[in-house]
Amino acid sequence: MVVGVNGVGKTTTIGKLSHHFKQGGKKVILGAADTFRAGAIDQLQIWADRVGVPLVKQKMGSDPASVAFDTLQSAVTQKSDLVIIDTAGRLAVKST
Ligand SMILES: Nc1nc2c(ncn2[C@@H]2O[C@H](COP(=O)(O)OP(=O)(O)O)[C@@H](O)[C@H]2O)c(=O)[nH]1
Ligand SMILES: [Mg+2]
Repeated sequence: MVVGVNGVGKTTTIGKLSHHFKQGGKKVILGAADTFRAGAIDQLQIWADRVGVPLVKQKMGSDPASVAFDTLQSAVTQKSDLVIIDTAGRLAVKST
């Protein structure tokens, strides 16, 4: 699971890590658990397409824990070697 402050490079690094591990013969699966920021899921989808690895995603605004759970279930079913989960780097607890 990749965590860090907003804009620190989590999603980009996931793209790089996916490429690295895929080149090394590992079966990688990604989970789009940044369901908070606009465009975050599409951004990760672009990386998944570039690298050629599957991505598990739900709608924007959905429960990130549920995305992580789905991703792990898919990983078990598909016998993946590595699961990388993108996160929003913040709690979606806006009260305004
Ligand atoms: N120069 C540089 N920019 C980077 C690097 N990694 C990410 N970025 C840029 O930093 C910005 C935020 O990256 P992103 O992966 O979306 O961060 P996230 O919010 O943590 O997921 C984007 O404009 C990226 O292109 C890096 O290693 N070097
Ligand atoms: Mg991101």
